[in-house]
Amino acid sequence: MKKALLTGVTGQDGSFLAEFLLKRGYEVYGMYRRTSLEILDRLLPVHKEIHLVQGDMTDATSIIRNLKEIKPDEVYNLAAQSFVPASWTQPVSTGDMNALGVARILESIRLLDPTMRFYQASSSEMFGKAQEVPQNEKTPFYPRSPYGVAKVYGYWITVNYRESYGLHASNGILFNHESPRRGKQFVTRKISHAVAKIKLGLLDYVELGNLNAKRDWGYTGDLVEAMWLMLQQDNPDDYVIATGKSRSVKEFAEEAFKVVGMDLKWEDEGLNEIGKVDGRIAIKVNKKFYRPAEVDFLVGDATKARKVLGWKPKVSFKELVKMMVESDLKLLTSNPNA
Ligand code: NAP
Ligand code: F7E
Repeated sequence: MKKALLTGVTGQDGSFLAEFLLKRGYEVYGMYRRTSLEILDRLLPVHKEIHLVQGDMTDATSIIRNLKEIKPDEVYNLAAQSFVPASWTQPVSTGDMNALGVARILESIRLLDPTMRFYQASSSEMFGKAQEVPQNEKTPFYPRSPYGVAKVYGYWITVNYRESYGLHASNGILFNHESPRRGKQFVTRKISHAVAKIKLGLLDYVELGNLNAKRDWGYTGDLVEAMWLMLQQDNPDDYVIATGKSRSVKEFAEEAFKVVGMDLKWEDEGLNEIGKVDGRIAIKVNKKFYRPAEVDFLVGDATKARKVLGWKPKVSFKELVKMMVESDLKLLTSNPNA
């Protein structure tokens, strides 16, 4: 039986990947950091089937101990400070976790057992102010946040350990991926949750930032398969994983309101736009959600992943939005404070 160690197991991707690997017969170990609340909600479906071990990306000794004791065949590094706005308020700790954390794992693997295979959760945020459209594995990086800058380090240290020491280390350059388990701060889940609340009469309106930002939004359940496929190849490599279609925040909101049978209309109000349903304000723009530097438009070209890994996305944008809104409706119907 193959053993996998996942960092960031309590996060959105960690929970999906843990389920995916269990279904393929893996013994799954999930590393999580100690918090005062110990919230493991996302792991509820599988927490009895996986082994939870404590560790922190900033603490090399905890990484070494886990690798030494578990002896995994595959290591998936999903742990990160993943919320882009927080990287401006905590630039140094974001770099410690998202950049140096990757070096800590790679160096531990090299010293303990260089045959362990390694996956790094790289990000389309590395393309930032995109230098070409669509973005592929050869597109130059131009990160626009301390988060993106730290991920560029994580990407290159992974390439470097592969080239310097022959490690089986791969980067998945994943574009935005969403699900009902997405954190509520991220724009898709913020919208699906707000739309469900508005439908149930629990909220009047939601405040958003830049409505015109465009992202290539995929379904997390589809994208975790690509992570696994990368580690099953004879040779390690780097792959863009994306749907190839980009939508604006506005389009996401329109589609979300459609799911609950509401028609969202935009109106200009001075400098800002507002969104109305049935003549009532449902969306307002608040500049506090704008970022010091924005990533305006991302769309990925996953041709290499399709050709080499045989990977392609299955869930469409419409299906994704429907899944998220319906899940939040169900959640809030059973618990209006959720
Ligand atoms: P997420 O839901 O925010 O999960 C992040 C995970 O990292 C959580 O389990 C978190 O633990 C853990 N973590 C944070 N700091 C840590 C530390 N110092 N030590 C140990 N664990 C720590 O993010 P996600 O959406 O699952 O994303 C997974 C990975 O993919 C991240 O590296 C992210 O940057 C990258 N990525 C995500 C996307 C996307 O669209 N989702 C796209 C490209 C790349 P707590 O529960 O304790 O906070
Ligand atoms: O923002 C705009 C915002 O926070 C998307 C992470 O998983 O994907 C994620 O990063 C866009 C931005 O995700 C609000 O300005 C408007 O342009 O959902 P987000 P993100 O920054 O793209 C990448 C690939 C990662 O790697 C990251 O870890 O939406 N936007 N209004 C808003 N964003 C938020 N959060 N809240 C708003 O009210």
